[in-house]
Amino acid sequence: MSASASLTSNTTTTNNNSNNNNNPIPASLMAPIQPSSYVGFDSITTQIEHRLLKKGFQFNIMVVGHSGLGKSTLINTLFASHLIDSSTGLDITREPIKKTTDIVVSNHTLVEDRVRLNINVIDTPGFGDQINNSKAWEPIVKYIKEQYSQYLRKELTAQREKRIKDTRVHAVLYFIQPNCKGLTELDIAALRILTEIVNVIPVIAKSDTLTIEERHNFRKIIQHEFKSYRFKIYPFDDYYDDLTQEELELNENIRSVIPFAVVGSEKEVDINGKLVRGRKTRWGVINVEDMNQCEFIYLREFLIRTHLQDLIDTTASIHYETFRAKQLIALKENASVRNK
Ligand SMILES: Nc1nc2c(ncn2[C@@H]2O[C@H](COP(=O)(O)OP(=O)(O)OP(=O)(O)O)[C@@H](O)[C@H]2O)c(=O)[nH]1
Ligand SMILES: [Mg+2]
Repeated sequence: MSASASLTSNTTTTNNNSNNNNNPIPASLMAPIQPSSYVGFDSITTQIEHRLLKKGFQFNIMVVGHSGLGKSTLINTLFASHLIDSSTGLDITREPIKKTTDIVVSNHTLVEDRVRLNINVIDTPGFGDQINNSKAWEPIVKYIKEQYSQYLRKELTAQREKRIKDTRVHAVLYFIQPNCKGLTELDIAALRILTEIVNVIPVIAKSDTLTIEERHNFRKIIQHEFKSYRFKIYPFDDYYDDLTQEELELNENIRSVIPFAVVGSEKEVDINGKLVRGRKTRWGVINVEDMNQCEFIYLREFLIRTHLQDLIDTTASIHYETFRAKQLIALKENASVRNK
């Protein structure tokens, strides 16, 4: 925008309504106002950018699924050597991966160029380790709802904090077993509830165990199941009415590769003299970051580059909003019952 930037005045519209058309406003007043000198609001995007950069981004990501599917490994692979545990100062990618037995939250800060990204990684125990697994997802759902509840409580206090610490889960990476058959009963039960309360991004775990053809067919089976169970898998564009053609196409492309077929590795291997994240087997080496071998790179681009802000926004405007409305209605109903 230049010095000749135009302002559409609100006052003009209000006057028009109260005028009852008896006294029509001259056309000259209806035209956009042309500032006679430079006002400077073209810098608004820079101001927003500065504020965002100063504040940094808070992104909370959780991994969920059957046990031993590589959830902890993939989280380490995703943020590669950047993950230094802020509390202990240890590079968690150098630590051996253990079985996850509790919900563990670790905080990390990624700094790239001028952008600071605070990441909370929420690792969860795999399904299938308890004697009765039918409700294995319950502690996970409880954790997600507790974060909404804490946020709501802080929002409702008389003197609320200027910036409420956001611990709400912005994305759940849901790990599907590479069994070539389809979702398990437990997956269906867990996804039914999770997709209602949080952004779910499904991935096919350990996809190095599938041939290209198996991977392709398995993806089709899973996509079909999502449709038939009517799971609301992220990204959903029916909520927005202002998406551009380009954004709609991007989402469509992403939906066609979901669930992403991923491979994780906690080790670096030497490929042609270069150290890369990979898995070495007797048959060869899998380079996790090679797009021809798995879709790990697509997943990382999607999470960190193209959809990070949207994941944060949709959590606030769709999932948290639904929770908030339900809680407030329940509170109101309880109060009216008590007053009767
Ligand atoms: N083939 C293959 N093995 C993998 C992959 N990712 C992880 N693994 C291996 O699978 C085993 C389990 O990995 P974890 O990351 O502990 O799995 P998890 O899902 O966190 O397990 P729980 O915490 O017990 O639920 C480890 O031996 C990993 O090296 C992968 O993409 N392909
Ligand atoms: Mg684990």
